Amino acid sequence: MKDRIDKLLSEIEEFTASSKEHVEEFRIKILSKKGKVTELFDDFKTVPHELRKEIGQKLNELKTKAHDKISHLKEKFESNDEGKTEGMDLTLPAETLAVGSRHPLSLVRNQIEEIFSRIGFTVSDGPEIEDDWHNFTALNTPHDHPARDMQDTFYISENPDMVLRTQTSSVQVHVMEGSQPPIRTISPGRVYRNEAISARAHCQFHQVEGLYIDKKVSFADLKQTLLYFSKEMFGEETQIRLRPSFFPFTEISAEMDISCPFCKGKGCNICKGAGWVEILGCGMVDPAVLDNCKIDSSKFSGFAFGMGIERIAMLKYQVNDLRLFFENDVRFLKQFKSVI
Ligand code: 2NL
Repeated sequence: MKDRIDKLLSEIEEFTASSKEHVEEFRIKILSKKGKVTELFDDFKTVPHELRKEIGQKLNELKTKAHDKISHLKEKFESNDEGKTEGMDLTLPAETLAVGSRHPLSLVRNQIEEIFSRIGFTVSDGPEIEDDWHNFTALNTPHDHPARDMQDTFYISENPDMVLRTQTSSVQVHVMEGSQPPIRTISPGRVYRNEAISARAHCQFHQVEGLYIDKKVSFADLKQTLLYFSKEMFGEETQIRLRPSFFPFTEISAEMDISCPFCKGKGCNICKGAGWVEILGCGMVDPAVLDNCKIDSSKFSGFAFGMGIERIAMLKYQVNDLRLFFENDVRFLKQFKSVI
């Protein structure tokens, strides 16, 4: 009996399987009802009393070994199944991950930030929900000004009057209140106007406003700064022209055109034959605005400007309908490839 047990034990230990089926065959041979282990257990009845303890222990050990070996082999072939490469074409290229692209408005905003950073402007942020003071009063916008009309501005609450900011100059009021000149900052961000949505207007859009305050800042500084910006943004050959205008917060005020980036001033569809396209409004900060923000207007002067990011993006990328920027149609968005 002992010899038979030892023989079977080494048979189990030495067994190697070549497949799942081979393991199953082995299991039947060893552990099934008619298997070799079962046969030995049946013969146990014939073992003399004094040997029963020793043989019984050996038999149990044999059974455990057989179970362990078989389940170990089964596991091996099952896990191999997962990595089975049969029927697969391993030479196929991997599926490409759809990597998104930056939104054109972000591209233009980043580029504007980069251009002004190079000449010492910081970038400042502020809340989109503003109080009346920061959005209107500090900026010299009188109570009867049409911009304050319910028709033009979204009022969040009355008394205290809270609005969705209509311009990011509200951010610059915060900057001026919190620091003294020299101040050189731009404030990009989303602004809101109560307007019906069309190809040319939207109730929300994006702006970049710029502010420069120091001793003896002049209109010549304004002009040169904006010429530098225009050349960086639209190309070295770009020219600018300033036309007198009006804003409540600047005195004197101007609107700025650039030579049409498409026909280089000859006249085309984009500039409607004019050779020039308007891109921003600007002017010398009204001394009353400086005083409102606790900056001494007898010591300091400054210039400011504001531009719509959508307008710049439409010109740069020849987009003719504003709504394309907000619809998020991937067929539109994926045309703008850039890393910044
Ligand atoms: C436009 C015109 C402009 C400003 C914005 C400004 C800011 C402060 C003081 C004075 Cl804190 N002015 N900003 C000045 C002139 C024009 O924007 O057409 N924007 C789209």
